Formats: sequence, C-alpha cells, structure tokens
Amino acid sequence: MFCNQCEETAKGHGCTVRGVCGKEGETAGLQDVLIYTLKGLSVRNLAAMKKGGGNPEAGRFVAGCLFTTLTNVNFDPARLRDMIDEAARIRDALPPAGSTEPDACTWAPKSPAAIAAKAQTIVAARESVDADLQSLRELLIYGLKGLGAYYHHAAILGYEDDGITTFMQEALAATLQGLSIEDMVGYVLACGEVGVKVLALLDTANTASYGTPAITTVGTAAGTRPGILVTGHDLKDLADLLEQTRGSGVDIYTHGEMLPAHAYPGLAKYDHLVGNYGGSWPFQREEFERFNGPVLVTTNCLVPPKDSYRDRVYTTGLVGFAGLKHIDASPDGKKDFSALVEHAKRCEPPADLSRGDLVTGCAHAPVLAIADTVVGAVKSGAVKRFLVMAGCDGRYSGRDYYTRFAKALPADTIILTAGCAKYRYNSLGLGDIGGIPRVLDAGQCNDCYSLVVIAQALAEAFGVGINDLPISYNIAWYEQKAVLVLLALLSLGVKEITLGPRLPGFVSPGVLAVLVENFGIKGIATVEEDLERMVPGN
Ligand code: FS2
Ligand code: SF4
Repeated sequence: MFCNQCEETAKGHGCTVRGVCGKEGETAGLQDVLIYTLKGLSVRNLAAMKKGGGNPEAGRFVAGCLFTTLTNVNFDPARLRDMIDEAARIRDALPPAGSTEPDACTWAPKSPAAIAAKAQTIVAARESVDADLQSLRELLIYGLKGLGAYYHHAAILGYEDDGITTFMQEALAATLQGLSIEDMVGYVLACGEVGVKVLALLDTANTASYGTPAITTVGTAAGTRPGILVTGHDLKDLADLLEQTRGSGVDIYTHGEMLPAHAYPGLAKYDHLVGNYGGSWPFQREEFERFNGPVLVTTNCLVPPKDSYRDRVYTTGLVGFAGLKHIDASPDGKKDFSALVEHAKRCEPPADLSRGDLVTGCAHAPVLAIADTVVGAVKSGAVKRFLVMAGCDGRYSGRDYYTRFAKALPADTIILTAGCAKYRYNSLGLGDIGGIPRVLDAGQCNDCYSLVVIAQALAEAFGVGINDLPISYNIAWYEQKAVLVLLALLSLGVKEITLGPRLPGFVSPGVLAVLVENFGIKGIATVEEDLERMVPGN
C-alpha cells in the first residue's frame, strides 16, 4: 500500500504497511482501485455525454465513491469491492470512448487476486511519474475527494448540480492523460473554483432543509435518561433519528462535527436534542466508551473502535467497518433507526463529560445580521483583528499549538472558525467583545463558506480587497475536505494562509515552491513567532 492523503501520514511521507488511521493494506489497495475504475468510468461517460448520451446518474455515484475513500470513512473491504464492481458495471454499460482507451476503461475486477494485482500496479506506477506531476495529481484527487464529500451531502438533501459532477469526471479523466505541469495546476485551481460552488450548494441545501442557523449556546452536561450519540456530518440522518425518537424516553446528543446541528431551527425544535457530548473525533475512543449508549456514525471520522464499546457502534451511509452494525436506507430512501432506540433503552445514561457551554451557529446570515455591530467594533478599535482558525482536529500531539495560540491572542481579537479544529479552543471561555463572541463558530468544515461570505461582506463594508482586511488565516488540516476548502480559499484569491500543524506529505518541493510564491502559504512556527506575524504589534 501507499497512502499519503492525510496529515497523519507515516513519517510525513506515506503509510506503506498499515495506516496510522487503522486502514489495512488491503483496504488501501481497494480504495486505489476504486478511484482507478472511476477514472475509466469518467473517460467513457464524458465521451458519451459529448455525443448526447452518457449515464446521468454516474456523477452522483462518482461523488459517493470519492467520499467513501476519504480518510476515516470506510474501512470495510467487502463494501469497497462491491463499489468497484458497481463502478465497472456502470463503465461497461457505456460505449467505448474510442479505439484506444486507457486501461482504466477496460480492465476487469474479475477476482480478488486481479484487484490486488491492480492495486500493486497503481502503487508501483507512482515511481515512474515526475515528482511534481505526481504531487499535483494527488493534490487534485484529494481535492476531488473533498468535493465528492460535500456534493454527496448536498445531493442527499436533494440539491444537485451537473456542472459539479461533470467537473469531477473531467478532473478524474485528466489524471490519466499526460498533461503538463501547467495544465495540472489549472485543474487544481479549477477544483478550488468548483469547491466554492459545492460549498454554496451545500449551504443552500442545509438552510433550505433545516432553516437559517441562529447563534446558539449548547450545553454539554449529561442527562439522566439513556441516550444516542450522533457523530459525523449528515444532518439528514440526525433529523430522521430525532423524528423517530420523539416520545421514546431516549435523549439525542451530538458529537464532534454534529455540534452545529443545534443552531438549525428545524433540528433545534426537538426537545430531546439535549446537548453536545465530548469533543472532536480524535478523542472518540474515550468518549464513546463513557457515553454508555449507542453511537451512530454518519460520516467521517470513524476511529477503529475498542472492544469495550464496539457492539454499541452503528454505521450508516458510506461509513463502513467490518463487524460493526450498519443501517442501510430502504429503496425509498428511509432509514429505520429502531434498533438503536431499543439498544439505548437497555443502556445506562451517559457519564458526565461537561466542558461548559459551547457557542455555535455563527454562520453568515446571523453574523451579517449584526454586521453594523461588527463593523462598528472594528472602526472603534474594540476589535483589532480576526483570525480564521478553521479546519480539522487530529491526534498529532503538536495540535496543542492551536490551544496555545488561541489563549495567547490579545483580547481585542476574534477567532472565526468552522470544522472540528474549534474543539482546541471553544471551551476556553474567551468571552465576547461588546456582545460579539470571541470565537465565532460558523459550523461544520463546509461552513468555511460562511467565513468567506463574512470576509467578502467586511471587505465591501470597508471598501478594500479581501487581503487588505485585518484578517489572518491560521488553518489546521487533517483530511481531504480540508484540502478542498484550502483550494477554494486559494481560488478566491486569499493569500498568506498559514497551514498546519504539518504540511501535506503529498506536496513536493516544487509544488510547495509554487504555493509559497503565488499564494504565500506557510507552515506554522512557534506560537510567539506566528502571533507576531499574524497579529503585528500585539
Ligand atoms: Fe474535522 Fe476536517 Fe469532519 Fe471536516 S477532520 S474539519 O475536514 O470533516 O470535520
Ligand atoms: Fe495513512 Fe492518512 Fe492514508 Fe490513513 S488516510 S493510510 S493515516 S495517509
């Protein structure tokens, strides 16, 4: 195996024996083969589309498969094999793209041995590609995985866009062509542009489905009734579970990236959505153990479970882990969560892990509703600077940097955040400035879109460019949704982003030089040095 797609990749280079995330070599190989088959499918579908044909469902399938291979989503070889078979079936139902098709269009996943052999070929092929070209291909594929993830979320709520899925297929197909470095850079930047579109699409999908978020204070205390803990990002799963558990005597808690759900009126209306439990995904092994009741994992990030709570973990959607119970949707799209409810009733209430109240829901609409207050605070000097500290959390011990950085910020600064990185500082009690919370949490990582909308509105209010605002970017990444968000920010012209806690292993020295020269991207240094750079004269 060779996998270098996340921040925790072994030795900052690549996992070659077993993933730091727990992914086995067989699973990594199946994920590579799935992506490879999607490339062939894309070549054929695009050719057919040009002739007025093609499979209109293929784009959504491609998005779901890309999401499946994102870090910490699916560890189940059987499910991945089924997806490879399905990808080949869809591909083979399309007419050949020409007389000389790439191997990805024609190879057949005839047997586990054939798939394993193909996986080895894919890994070996890396060696023969120019390092910068390989780096750009990986950057593009990882951006596409983020794109697929956000697209899948929007599609589940009924919001689709053929332009986005066509780009996904074009970009996948592009990695099979012998494109120049310049052309590949073009695809990478285009991925960021399409990333902005998918983030906007998901923003529309979420708000149209569950209402405009409101700035909301969420409790973290455990109640006295049995509970179900919902983690991941899928708001529809949470909504369906809330509906099915009305009056059941079972409480529902959010975990990790589900925290912002409390801000949506369509979800907050349920009295038995009682609070948030625990912190971000890296701490789930302790937190799930202490929760005592069943846990529903709707998307990433799943950590291989401990035996002590394994029988209480239920996966759904694209999430997979061999041996865990899985809830599938019926053909009409409905999911039956009654097994979780019955399971919860047999369990003790959660052990208390209170961490104080958390504020969330600071999305673009509620923040722009108080824009006059925010602009006034900047003009009066009460707010000197904004720090965008969005992104991921992770296991790497160096991530305590973000807690130390947040603590060291002067009292006249405001943190703008989204994603699970916030758990490093959202319970520090950083207070407010004239009623504006000092940690403005826009929501899940896709809600970085809100941060962009807020920044654009501030730029307009002050009549300056987006890079002339008193805003610094100190972004934490872990997996491929964050790669897409980074590309989206670059496509909007945001410069001088600081990226940590470690730079991606898949970025070659040549590609890094381009990112530094054109966008001013930097790695983190010490808290003191970074503070001096990002909050000059603090
Ligand atoms: Fe956390 Fe990062 Fe979950 Fe987002 S690991 S912010 O891209 O997917 O959340
Ligand atoms: Fe390694 Fe990350 Fe890939 Fe897992 S996802 S195998 S930790 S690089």
